[in-house]
Amino acid sequence: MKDAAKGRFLIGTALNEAQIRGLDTAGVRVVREHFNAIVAENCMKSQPIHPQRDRYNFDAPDRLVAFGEQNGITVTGHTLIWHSQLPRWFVYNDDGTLRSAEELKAIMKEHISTVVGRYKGRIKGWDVVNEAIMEDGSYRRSPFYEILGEEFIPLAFQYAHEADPDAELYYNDYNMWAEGKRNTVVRLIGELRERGLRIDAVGMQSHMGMNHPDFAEYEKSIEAFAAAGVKVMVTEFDMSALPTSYVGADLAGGGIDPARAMNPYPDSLPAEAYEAWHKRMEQALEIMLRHSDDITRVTFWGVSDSDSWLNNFPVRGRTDYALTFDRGHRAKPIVARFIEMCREIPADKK
Ligand code: 9MR
Repeated sequence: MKDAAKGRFLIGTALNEAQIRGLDTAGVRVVREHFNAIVAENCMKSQPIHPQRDRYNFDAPDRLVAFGEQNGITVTGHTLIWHSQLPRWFVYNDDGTLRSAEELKAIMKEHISTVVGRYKGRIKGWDVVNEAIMEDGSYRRSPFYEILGEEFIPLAFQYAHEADPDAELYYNDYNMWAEGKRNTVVRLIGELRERGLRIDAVGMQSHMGMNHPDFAEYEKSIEAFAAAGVKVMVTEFDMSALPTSYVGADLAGGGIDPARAMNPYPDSLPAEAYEAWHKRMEQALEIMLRHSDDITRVTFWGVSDSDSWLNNFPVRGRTDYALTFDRGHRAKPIVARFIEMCREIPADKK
């Protein structure tokens, strides 16, 4: 995939602990063959990397960065400021009250300069802030927001830039096709730029499913971010093949087993369901290829189907089929199709 996409965008994947430690040898083989960008699925988030105020865990992140360098693979950092996988001490005092603005600023600065500084010159770019804006365009009421208001975002970008002036800096979020979120992100880009702060790209996570997003809205967001003057990255691409919800009343009346309704293909994906998934993947990839003047990286959120977080979301213990390599690490037909599409589809020239 990476060779087919050369000159268009990087093809990335997220590495889990077993891949970072080289234990998943089949997975690592697929990474080397098909991908030229990697990101940590978990180990660089604030909870795992900075569990206590005076303790950092750099073992897995160090290995990830070294693996990238040894294999000529671009490394992205994920993520500096995020309300989830955030250790309590970061934003709360020992007595459970929120930290003061001054204290949170000092903690953010120390965290960002330590983590970004450690990999200075070795990580191409950072997801500086993750998931701070809601679909309706309002700011998420996270502890960062409660304490610092909107100001926590420019501060995070400033600290990251000070720590590695050459690193690219990204704002990353999900459901970026939602109009309200799109508009606020466009405004945010403008505000950062007005203050002379660096922002290189917007990351559209792109967790998709059989009924979402509406591709026309998705494409509008790519265009809006590009028009706002930044690059676009598809940062966490996957396509769930399973239903996202079921109607409780129908289940009660119809005697349907809810576990079965949410996990309809525990053994294998029927051909028909694969065809429908393949078609939606083709549509999504077609849009990305057509916009490859603006899109600089397309990263899948995991290597093979068995690695995907979607096996545990929105309910635990499902069998999903969201990625391009199956549970036996075999490339699905969408991989060959993508390689063909790279030849067939010209980028829209601006
Ligand atoms: O894939 C990640 C999973 O292993 C973690 O348990 C989860 C914790 O919140 O985070 C998952 O990755 C998320 C990413 O960091 C940010 N966007 C949404 C991703 C899927 O939840």
